Amino acid sequence: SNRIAVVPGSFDPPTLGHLDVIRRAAALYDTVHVLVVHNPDKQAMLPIAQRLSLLEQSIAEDGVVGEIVVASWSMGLLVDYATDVNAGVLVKGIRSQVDVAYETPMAIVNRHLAEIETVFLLPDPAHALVSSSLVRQVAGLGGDVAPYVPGAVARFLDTGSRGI
Ligand code: COD
Repeated sequence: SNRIAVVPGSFDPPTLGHLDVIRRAAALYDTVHVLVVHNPDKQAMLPIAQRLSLLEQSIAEDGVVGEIVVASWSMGLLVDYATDVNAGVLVKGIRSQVDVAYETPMAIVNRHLAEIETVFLLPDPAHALVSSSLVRQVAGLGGDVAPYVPGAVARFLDTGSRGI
């Protein structure tokens, strides 16, 4: 079951950093579930359905090779989804020590809960400073987010900001 991985996130919106992690996970595992998880700690910009659509378009346009499933989860523990789809691994992207500190306790709890391992992947340093919150801020102030997000996301945010 370790050939099936889940890449969870808020993906609000998907960024080039997310895509980098998805691409690396797809190269390591037979099946990758990209899972949009509702994070109650964060004020959302995009509805879940919009994030799913942007992820699907971004993954298709990027030409990620492998079996990718895009899904959402708001029914409880992340590990319950992983167990349901027979995944043995959660994949998280690590930008800095801040991410390590945030992810480590969750990884230990998830292992206790369901014997699911967490694998940390390092992104291309070119994307290491990109975050969804940065993109939300730049987009909200009318700036160009194209350097930080997949084309599908840039087109969507650009169109949205002009009110079309
Ligand atoms: N480079 C590399 N990795 C990146 C980048 C980047 N530029 N940007 C983001 N990432 C990584 C993040 O570190 C994270 O691993 C992933 O991509 C998703 O990022 P976000 O910002 O979209 O998502 P988050 O940080 O809001 O995470 C939401 C989760 C749902 C994944 C998280 O809250 C979680 O695991 N919750 C568990 C819920 C649960 O079951 N709790 C009980 C036991 S812990």
